[in-house]
Amino acid sequence: MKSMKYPLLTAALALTFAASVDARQADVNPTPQQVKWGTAIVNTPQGLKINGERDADADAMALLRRNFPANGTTKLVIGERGDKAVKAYASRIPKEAEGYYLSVTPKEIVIAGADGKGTFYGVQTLLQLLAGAGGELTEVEIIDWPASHNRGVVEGFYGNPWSHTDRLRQFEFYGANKLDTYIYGPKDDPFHHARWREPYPADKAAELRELAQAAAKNKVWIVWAMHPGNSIATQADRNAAVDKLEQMYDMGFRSFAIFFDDISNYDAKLQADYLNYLTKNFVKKHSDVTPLIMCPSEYNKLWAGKGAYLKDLGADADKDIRIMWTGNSVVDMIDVADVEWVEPLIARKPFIWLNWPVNDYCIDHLLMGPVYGNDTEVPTMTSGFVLNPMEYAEASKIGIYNGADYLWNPVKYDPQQSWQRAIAAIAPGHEDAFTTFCSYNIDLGENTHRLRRLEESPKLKELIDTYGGALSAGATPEGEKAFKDEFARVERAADELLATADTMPLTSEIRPWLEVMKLLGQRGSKVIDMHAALVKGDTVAFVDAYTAYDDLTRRAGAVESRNFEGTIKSANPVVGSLYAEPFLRGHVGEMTAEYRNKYSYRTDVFPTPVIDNGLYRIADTQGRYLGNPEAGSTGGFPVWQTAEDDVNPDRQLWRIALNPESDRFQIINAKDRRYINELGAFTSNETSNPFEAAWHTYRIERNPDGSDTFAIRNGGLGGNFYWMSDGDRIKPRRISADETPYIFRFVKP
Ligand code: LOG
Repeated sequence: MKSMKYPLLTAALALTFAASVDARQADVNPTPQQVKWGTAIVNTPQGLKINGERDADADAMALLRRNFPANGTTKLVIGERGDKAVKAYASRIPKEAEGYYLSVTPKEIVIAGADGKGTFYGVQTLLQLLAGAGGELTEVEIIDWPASHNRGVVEGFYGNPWSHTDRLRQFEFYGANKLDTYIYGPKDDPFHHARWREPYPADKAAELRELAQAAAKNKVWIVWAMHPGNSIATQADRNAAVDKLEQMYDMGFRSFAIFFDDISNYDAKLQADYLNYLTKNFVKKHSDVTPLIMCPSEYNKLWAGKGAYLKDLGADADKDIRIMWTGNSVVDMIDVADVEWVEPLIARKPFIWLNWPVNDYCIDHLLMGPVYGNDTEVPTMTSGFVLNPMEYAEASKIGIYNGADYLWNPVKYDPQQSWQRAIAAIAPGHEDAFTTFCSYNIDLGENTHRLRRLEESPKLKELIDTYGGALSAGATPEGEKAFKDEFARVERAADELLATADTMPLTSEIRPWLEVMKLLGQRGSKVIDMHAALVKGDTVAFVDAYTAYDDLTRRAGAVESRNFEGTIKSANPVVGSLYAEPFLRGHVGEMTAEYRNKYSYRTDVFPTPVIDNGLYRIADTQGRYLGNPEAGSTGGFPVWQTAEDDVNPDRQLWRIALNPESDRFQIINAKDRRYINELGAFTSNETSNPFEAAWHTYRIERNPDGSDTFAIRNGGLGGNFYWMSDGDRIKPRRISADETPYIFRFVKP
């Protein structure tokens, strides 16, 4: 363990100490193009004897020097194509830009880059190999290069911008994972957007200066973006823009972007004219400023319609300006067709802005799942590709790590395997606990962009599938134990990670989610206790378990993230929303209902639902019944009927039940099981409009005047209109202040 002196190697030892011999064939991210393992074991160098230092890339050398002692006996040859030191290896160096040749043998280490960046990446690979090998590395030869260029991150979300420390840590992470692009554009930095005209105050300017330097050290191309909205037409606007860009130039920035996303009343020709003006009067005035990047106002196909705006922009904007694109919609993974659609319109390859793992539109969820769904060919069809992350910088590293892997080597990219490696790299020493955390934080929940990720909590899902999702779950002692074990595992994982939260940036950042996860494990355990008590008929134990569950649930509901004064967005973290929460809530609802039917001991502790689950006739206040006269057909709508349906009473009966996924009611006809949709109609066909809790469940609200009348209201993605009568139909709509929505009665048959 002599290598304990060097921090990087120390962390690595902890990680792989117990691992098998195969671990010596250490993982590298991104996955290299060609790897050839030998058989000899190479001991961790205790110091280097370097040949080529003078000519080799300075950032690569600095990185090497930061990680190894100055003098030693391990021979290392380093340099770029054309350097004397690596001349003997010239034929092995890949021709692709940013590529490198690396060989590690007991005799020597060779790092030969296709260019300076390649050499830097060669050093990064060496460091990863050594870190993952636990002191004993198998000899290896790697020839590697990226499939695409300009791979990185756009800090482009709404919410609290990353801190300076967040960004410095990100850049090291990008360097290590061979990402080379960072675009600065946090919507809520006033000097980027709302007050773009104003210069940065001195302290912020100093930080940004340092940021530009830190980026360079990590071979990260840093781009500062400005969002001037629609203030682009007048000469004064343009002078102010040039002034601001000049200030940023003085702070060390050499690349710039202009964002026009999320504004209305925009004009493609005016935007192009503005960009061309800035190109002429700023970009080209400097020999070292690169062509602009721009984000269009219609940055996805859904908003672009037939593309007239994009066509104008593509035709008029200087041909070197790169144009960003989020794909088919705002939040969408990118396929070949997306790129092929937009490229001819904008007359250039798009620069992809991938809205993942950004969570500014679903802030209660952390998006910790793998990146998947982007076509293999896409990275080579674009002029750049950046991911928009969460305001939680450390937690975003899972998605960013995956992105780095995908963009470097899309053909070999394996989302699940890359995800598992990401977890090990980001939480070394806590792989199991962090895997549990990530697996319970995958789905986004209902959201405006309708992206879902269903691979959540696979272990719990498997138990639900095995033992049944409803009351039967855990009906056997074996089932109860299986659930208990899983919830205990969740709690332990949370405890393990919480214990690091004072010292580890990642766990300190996600602490509120860890707290909620701990409570989730505890609540789960109580739910199983309730079940066992109900089976035994032990009312005291049941009420105790329920009371404890209820208390834990309240505590989970009170947890907040980023609730400091002046915060831009704060969140109420949710964990396990896809399977765990519905499982718990559904069970508690059903078990307390069953308990209430059977026992009277302390039933006052349970909340009374607006209405109990069951079969009802839905009547209006004039005594009409809602019926389904065309039962069995497709389409159509339920109608108000003045007479009772004595031919087929089921057609006037509705099964109303709390849907555990949404915590709202589903209303399904007893005769043909069709449901009323958010438009007050029946689904036209099961495949085009299948039942989805997000759309097809409803709030039922009791009239506060104490009468037995109710309102029914859309929820989730179905909006929040009230169900109102319109002739013999139901039409959900907004209501005016003098209307009452309490027009329904629920009558037990
Ligand atoms: C914004 C972005 C935001 C993201 C996700 C773009 C180009 N612009 O709808 O700042 O983080 O969606 O909410 C956006 O994506 N607008």
